[in-house]
Amino acid sequence: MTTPRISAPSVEAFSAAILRHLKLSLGKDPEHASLYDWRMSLALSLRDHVVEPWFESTRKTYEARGKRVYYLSMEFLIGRLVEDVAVNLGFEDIAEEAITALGQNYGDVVANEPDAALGNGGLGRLAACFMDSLSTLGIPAYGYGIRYEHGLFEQHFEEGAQIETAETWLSQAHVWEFERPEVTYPIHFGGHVAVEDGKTVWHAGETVMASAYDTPVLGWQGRWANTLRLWAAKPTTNFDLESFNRGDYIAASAPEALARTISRVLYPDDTTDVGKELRLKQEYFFTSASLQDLLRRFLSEGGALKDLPDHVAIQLNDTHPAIAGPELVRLLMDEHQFEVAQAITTARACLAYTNHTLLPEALERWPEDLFARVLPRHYRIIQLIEAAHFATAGETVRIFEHGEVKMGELAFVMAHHVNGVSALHSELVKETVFSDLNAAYPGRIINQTNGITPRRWLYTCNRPLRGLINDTIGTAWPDNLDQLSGLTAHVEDSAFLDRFQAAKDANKARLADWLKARDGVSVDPAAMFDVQIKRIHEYKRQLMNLLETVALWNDIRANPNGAWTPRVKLFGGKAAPGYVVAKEIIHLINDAARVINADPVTREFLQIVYPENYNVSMAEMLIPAADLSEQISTAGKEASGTGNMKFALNGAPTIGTLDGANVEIRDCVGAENFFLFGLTAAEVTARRAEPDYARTAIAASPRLSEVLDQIRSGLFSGGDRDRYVNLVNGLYDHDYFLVTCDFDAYFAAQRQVDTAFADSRTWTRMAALNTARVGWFSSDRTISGYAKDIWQAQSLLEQRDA
Ligand code: 26Q
Repeated sequence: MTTPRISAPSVEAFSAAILRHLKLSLGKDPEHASLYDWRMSLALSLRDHVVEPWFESTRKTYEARGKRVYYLSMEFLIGRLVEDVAVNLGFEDIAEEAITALGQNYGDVVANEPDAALGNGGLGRLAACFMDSLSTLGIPAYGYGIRYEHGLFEQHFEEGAQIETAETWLSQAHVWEFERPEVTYPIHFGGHVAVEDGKTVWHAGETVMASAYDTPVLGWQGRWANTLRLWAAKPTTNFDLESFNRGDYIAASAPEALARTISRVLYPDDTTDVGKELRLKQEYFFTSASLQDLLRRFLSEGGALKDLPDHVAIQLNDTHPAIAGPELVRLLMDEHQFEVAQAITTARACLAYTNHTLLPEALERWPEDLFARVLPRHYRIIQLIEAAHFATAGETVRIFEHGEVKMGELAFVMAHHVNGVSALHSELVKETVFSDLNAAYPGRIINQTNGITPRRWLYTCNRPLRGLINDTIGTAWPDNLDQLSGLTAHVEDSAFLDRFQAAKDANKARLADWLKARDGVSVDPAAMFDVQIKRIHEYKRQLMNLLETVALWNDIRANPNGAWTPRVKLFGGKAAPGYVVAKEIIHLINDAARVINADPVTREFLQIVYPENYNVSMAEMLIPAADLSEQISTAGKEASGTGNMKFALNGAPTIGTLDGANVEIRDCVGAENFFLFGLTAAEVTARRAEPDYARTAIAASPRLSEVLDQIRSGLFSGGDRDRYVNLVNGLYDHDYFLVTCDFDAYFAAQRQVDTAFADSRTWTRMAALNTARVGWFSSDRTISGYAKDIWQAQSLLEQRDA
């Protein structure tokens, strides 16, 4: 048994603490307190218990003088923290009892917290899971990112179309962070480079300050806490009094205006929005601040810079912080008198790069002229880096090409390891985008299959299943997830399966209540909950799911007395505001929902539900309630996926393609517990080479043809034949993601799902085997892999109890 490190207060003492914060921190008495006041008081009372373990971890980190991990990421998609901290402290019951004793509803208090949505999707959520695991494993680490004033936009539907409004999480105090006004660094942009006394000098055009805000990240059972340090941009001088006195009021506030825009808003695209100057400035802003910070820490502890790689492991979460290579070289050369070659070698020995995508449009590139204008010194340093790369590897792969700076190539050349995020993806990285670089630097590319934190994605979000697992295999599994395999022995035990199904039913009932209360939507908890939640993207093929739904509707209408398996098709997800096709898909799903849900003939069998504003908290509600997990991307396009792991862990079998981590999930759960369909990555490539593959596939599928004709006819758009003409024509003319080619196989696989679901005992067994067999996808396993293969970093926890 692992013993909790934190001594828990009594419920009475904790209630008293909440009341003390209510009075002294919020200035309220209980009679006048709002839900917000109670939530803040609860959060502050929990926070009081985080500070000691945080200090202790920091002290041990300094004493050990070992390797520290620096995780650089433009995005940290955190979600809520109150429950997370309560759970990790082991205070969950105490917190709930105290709040209840004070006359409040614990669920409502917890739900009052806004999501910290400083990320778009998979990459940002992965960073948050990694921070959780780094703390749970006791690996000294800092997360570095940007403290966006506005996180990911809020999504609304107007007449079924997506509308975006600004997200404003910081309009309320964020209790989990500590401002560090004394920790600031200047960040320079623009200007010119000159050689003075044989030394290269960068005369910057403008400067902003990066100012630190620290959030403790508490691990499981409070045994360790690392720091997430987010940077906010501040003006160097608040106000230019000289200009003001001259009467130039606009010029007087110019420095302030530039600074405030840099950390104002998260870019809402999850593929590259090419060439936006502000985006480049954001990237350099947080990367430079982070490197200055870690160098200052290293030097203040008496380190010699030549030994930097023995103490510092810097992980680049995609190319967004790829400027770290040239920036570290710049700091070593310009501020610490390193020779070029030595600076490049030292920097590379510190840096590693994770690739998250093969989509060509998502590989970052900057126009050279823009780059040279914003970062003139780095432009020259990248020329030096490219020359050094040519000298070792030849000139097959360039960093500068077609008037652009290619950040993937830069990150690769400046990293000692490059990793993909699933077995299939890492192989494709070697074979496609980086094949020449792989040949030039053999062994540099490795795989680290993604993972998820079981503390948030099972223990906290799925209390009914948690209880069953605790009763069945004990309580040591949350930080040793392989132990879930112990459930396998129980899948023939009908009492166990009854409880497994009861847990699922409880989660479905909870979701039904939530949908009713929030959106006034009624769903039948006895129906199959078939869920696809993720960013809206053509390659993720929400459109194929919708087309299958319409085809099923047609079949039910043709045979209303058939033995149909009732289904609720749940969709969730946002489209980038500028992504026209993705927004058309959202509109079509909502339009089809309106028509299909109103059909009295099919109503008892089929319903479409698309709750607006999908976020981390909504995922925590939907995933435990899902019966079926939709992972249907075009093979070769989804680097890994992590939602796929969350569903399987919570007992929802997958219908999916051989893409990303689906492949490894299927290997773990067994082919008989996974609904596979569709072309493989190799077949996709071959099919695209065939002329008219889409028209051929449509012509061969009467079902698909009918559905496309219905959409085109205006059936779902109130007679408007224009609304979906682009979407439908797109499938005929350039179905790049092969929706048409996989449609029939997908439809057939769904009918297998229908049959399997109708046999409820067998289905529950399949669901339980999914939970039992996916322990490997814990992010603790992933982080242990990075620590061993990339960082050479050690845990500072005393040997954990067996
Ligand atoms: C880049 C430049 C300019 C503007 C935006 C961007 C940008 C922002 C976010 C590009 C990409 C992203 C996010 C990518 C992402 O989330 N990728 C996902 O990463 C997951 C974690 O590895 C994988 O599981 C998913 O398969 C992958 O799609």
